[in-house]
Amino acid sequence: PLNPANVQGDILVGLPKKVQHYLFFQIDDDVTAFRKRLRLLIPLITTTVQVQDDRAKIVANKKKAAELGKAPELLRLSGVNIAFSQFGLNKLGIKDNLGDTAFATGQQKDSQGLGDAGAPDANNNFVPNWINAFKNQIHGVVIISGDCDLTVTATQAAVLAIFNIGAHITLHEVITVKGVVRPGAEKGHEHFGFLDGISQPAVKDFDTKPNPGQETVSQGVILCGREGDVVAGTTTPFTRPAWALDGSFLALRYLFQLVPEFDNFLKASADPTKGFTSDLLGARLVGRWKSGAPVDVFPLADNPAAGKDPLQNNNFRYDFPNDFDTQDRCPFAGHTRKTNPRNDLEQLGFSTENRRIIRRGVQFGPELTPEEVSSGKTHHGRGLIFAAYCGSITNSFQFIQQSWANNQGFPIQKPVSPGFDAIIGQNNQGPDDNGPRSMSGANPNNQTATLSLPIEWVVPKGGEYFFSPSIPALRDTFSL
Ligand code: N7H
Repeated sequence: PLNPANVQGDILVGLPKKVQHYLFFQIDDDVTAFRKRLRLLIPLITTTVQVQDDRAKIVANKKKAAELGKAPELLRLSGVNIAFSQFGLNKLGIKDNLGDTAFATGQQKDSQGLGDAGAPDANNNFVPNWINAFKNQIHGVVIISGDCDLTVTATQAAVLAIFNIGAHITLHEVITVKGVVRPGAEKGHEHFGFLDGISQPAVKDFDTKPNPGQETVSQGVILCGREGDVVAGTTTPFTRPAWALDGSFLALRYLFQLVPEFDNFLKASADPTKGFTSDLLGARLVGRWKSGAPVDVFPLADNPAAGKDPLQNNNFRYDFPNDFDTQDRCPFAGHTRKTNPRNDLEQLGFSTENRRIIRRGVQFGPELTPEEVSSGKTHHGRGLIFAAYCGSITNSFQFIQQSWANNQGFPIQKPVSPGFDAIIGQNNQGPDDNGPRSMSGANPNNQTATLSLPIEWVVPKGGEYFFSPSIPALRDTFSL
């Protein structure tokens, strides 16, 4: 049976965070020294069991504070996890094939397939419009989370000190991307304003009390080598080396969001005199109201109490009698419907189990400034460090982006083609600007009408595919 102490803590539970740094690194040429230092890092790596303890401490601390009528104490808790790319495995001399073609290729080579904007270079190799740091070969990422900037910065310094004791450098930082949870009432909401992180699959025999509507998946959907680690739609197991057991792939994307531009589009495209408000339009593009309440259950008005209630906010399947073949309640191209179509596929006999991912990640960048609101233009970079754990990138992350979000015909061709996922769908056609996008079903009063989506409000600027090994693999295979 699964021993949670063997699994890195971000995968099944999630490192608690107000601040989270992603330290993308390259391993220096003295690989033996790096592997010895990695051994020293292992005691700092937060396992699933430790994350559960930390979360219990946070709950108790909040409870105590409420009883005393005070603000909760800063616990100075931090978490550390590590993951490696294919380039990192190559550098370490680990030659086993992990059995995932997307991972082996790396995300930069996969970016054209994901629909990222870019252009061919002189050798006719596609180069995405990413920031330069991510055009380097990245060997791995250290994820450092904690309750405030100081805790995380101090923990990051401790991690770097291990790898670079004295003047002996074994690891180089390529870039540290710094995430921060949004303040006050926006906590847990991404930058467009929507509550995020609601719908996650429950993992069999680990998440033993799923919420209503939350589906339980086989362990192998998230953890390599476990039951259900199979090619989607088949019973064929992936071939993995033995050390891959209880590791998980991590698809990381550095996604910028054009928030004032998105807000202005919603305002300009709404028709409030007919009850089609910009809030309703936004909710239909996402599949949920800003509060988190699903439009499939609350099609006409938000229900903030239901939005934050785990007993209500995931309890839907897009199978209300009138929603099967129409877009009454939720457009087919709504982001949540595109990325987890639930009964749209199951009614056709297709299981979505192996397409599921566990989303972690965090927001980055400041709140909107008054100038940005008044000009309708983004001046400060902000968005989502998207992080998805899965037992297979080809089964899930890559497939969701490529074959669902970017596929205008998905999920159902009736009554009209759904179009692109309004939030993340990408139409890669040109060097600077992506091709045109549109969707249907945005307006509940006119479901066959096509809504043109003039720009992409989510802009990928980097990323990589990683593998987050188990603690035993870090000890016995990765370190010395
Ligand atoms: Fe999405 N958003 O604010 O609009 N996402 N997402 N996502 N996403 C979800 O149900 C968002 C991205 C999924 O099970 C919610 O937990 C933004 C990528 C999946 O019903 C919101 C970005 C991919 C789900 C957002 C972004 C996905 C999901 C509702 C980029 C995969 C669960 C909260 C900046 C390729 C669907 C919730 C389900 C939910 C937003 C990216 C996938 C609000 C802004 C790249 C599987």
